[in-house]
Amino acid sequence: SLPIDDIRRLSDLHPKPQGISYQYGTAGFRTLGKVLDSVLFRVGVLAALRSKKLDGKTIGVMVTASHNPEPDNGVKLVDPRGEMLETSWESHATVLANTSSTDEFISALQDFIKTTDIDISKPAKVVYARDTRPSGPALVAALEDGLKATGAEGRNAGVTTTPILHYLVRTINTKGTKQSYGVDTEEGYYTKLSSAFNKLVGRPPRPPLVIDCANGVGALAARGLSRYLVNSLPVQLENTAIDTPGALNNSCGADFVKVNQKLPPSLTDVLHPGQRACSLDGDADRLIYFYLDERSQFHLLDGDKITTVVASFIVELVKAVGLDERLKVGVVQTAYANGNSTKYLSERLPVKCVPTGVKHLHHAAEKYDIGVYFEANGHGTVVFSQPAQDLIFSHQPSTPTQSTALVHLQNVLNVINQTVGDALSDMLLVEAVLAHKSYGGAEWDSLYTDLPNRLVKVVVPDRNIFKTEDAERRLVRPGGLQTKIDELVNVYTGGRSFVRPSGTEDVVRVYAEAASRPQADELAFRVAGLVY
Ligand code: NG1
Ligand code: ZN
Repeated sequence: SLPIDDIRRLSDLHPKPQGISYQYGTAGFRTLGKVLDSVLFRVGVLAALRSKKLDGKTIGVMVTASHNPEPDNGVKLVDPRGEMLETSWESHATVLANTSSTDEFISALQDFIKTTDIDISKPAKVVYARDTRPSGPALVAALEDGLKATGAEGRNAGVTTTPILHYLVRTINTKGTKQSYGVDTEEGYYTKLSSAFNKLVGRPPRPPLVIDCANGVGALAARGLSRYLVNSLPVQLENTAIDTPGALNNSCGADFVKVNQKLPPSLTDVLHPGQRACSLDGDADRLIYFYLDERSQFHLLDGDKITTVVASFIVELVKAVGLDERLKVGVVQTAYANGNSTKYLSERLPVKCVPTGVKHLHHAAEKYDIGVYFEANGHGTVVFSQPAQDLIFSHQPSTPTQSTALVHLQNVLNVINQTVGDALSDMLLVEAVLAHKSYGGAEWDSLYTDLPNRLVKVVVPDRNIFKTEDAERRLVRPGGLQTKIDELVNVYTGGRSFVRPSGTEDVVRVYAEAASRPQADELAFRVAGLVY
């Protein structure tokens, strides 16, 4: 049975603050780092139970608040295949996090163990990591108390990126099996990705790539990876000040570049016209590219541009191998995808639109043989069904051309971190595609022209009154608001706008597109005016 005394003693060290209610949302628990102590303890206990429920398989715990400001922090659980926590457990996590005392917590745990039918005698294994936030070490200590309280075996993966933690979970759980995903160390991750990349892109090295590391953990991982890329992809790491207080995600990083649609000021004197650059976010699971043209004008290459170039390349490879009848490639987007990207892609491939949140994208992508998904903000990956993978590794090509294309496809598969969006893996994938197509930023950018767009946040008294339908493209509540939005949108040529409550922040987001920049801005602000 449960070691109640240990749980009680340790839980008392991590009391829940009064008057705060926590929610396991699309990105796990996420709020100010200083109010997360009790949550981390309880997540430790929950991770152990999740592991027991899954017969001792290793569960992952990542402590990060991604692209959010440095004082924020968060925590999310990773399931054994390296994927996000099963949805039904999100609400259990929320219930446990909100119990107001140790007694309540223990009785909720006992209920939960009974209703979920967890065999407490099973072993529990948890691997955990954190990003570079100053609040991280104390939160990890609270998590470790939760593991200790339940007698779980913990493995501290230290300071690393979210995607590396996902990779570790998958490799640990597939070790020694036919589904082995690689070696379960950071070095194993670098080796796996770089060796696939180096086979795709050999000498001579690519022109150097500037990487904006957001002053976060991506700096460490990019440095680790770069040691294996000296002959294929020289990189210039920028914004690597992981120890400077306040620097994380501050005027740099993928979210800054995407939202502001401009260069991080720190790169003004760094980037040359024509040179490619990319930004990672604070936990290195988002990737945004950009370049300056000859007139030093900034051009954004966001998640939609990544989808386009990656999906087209995979389609071409599959065709060159002669497997286009057997491997169907499809794309998944959200309502935030630029209208022109959707238009371009839909003319060539099946495209599905789903609600915001990686779990929706990931699951929809899994319905294709090869599913490409990226959020416009640069979070995404490619997933291959098991039969597709088996076919790609067992197929017998009948011509030398087919054979070359097949080896490329195998290496594309190996360079991709299928568990979750991964900025560094995605970066290698993009670089490989650009190399194969002999594209620079400008050629890539020219596939389609982004419609001018604007994303704004509106702080409202209660975002929960906003309810959406049609993959979040229309509001059903508050009643009448959608009609007013429609009336406004109709005034703008090529206009599109939608409103939805954020799943990670206490705000409502307003997105607008129109034929010109001033019109997109005006539409966004007028719709925001309706919401406020
Ligand atoms: P919310 O806060 O629900 O809009 C944001 C991003 C999502 C996703 C999650 C998780 C936008 C508009 N929204 O969600 O795409 O990345 O964070 O980090 O970019
Ligand atoms: Zn992130």
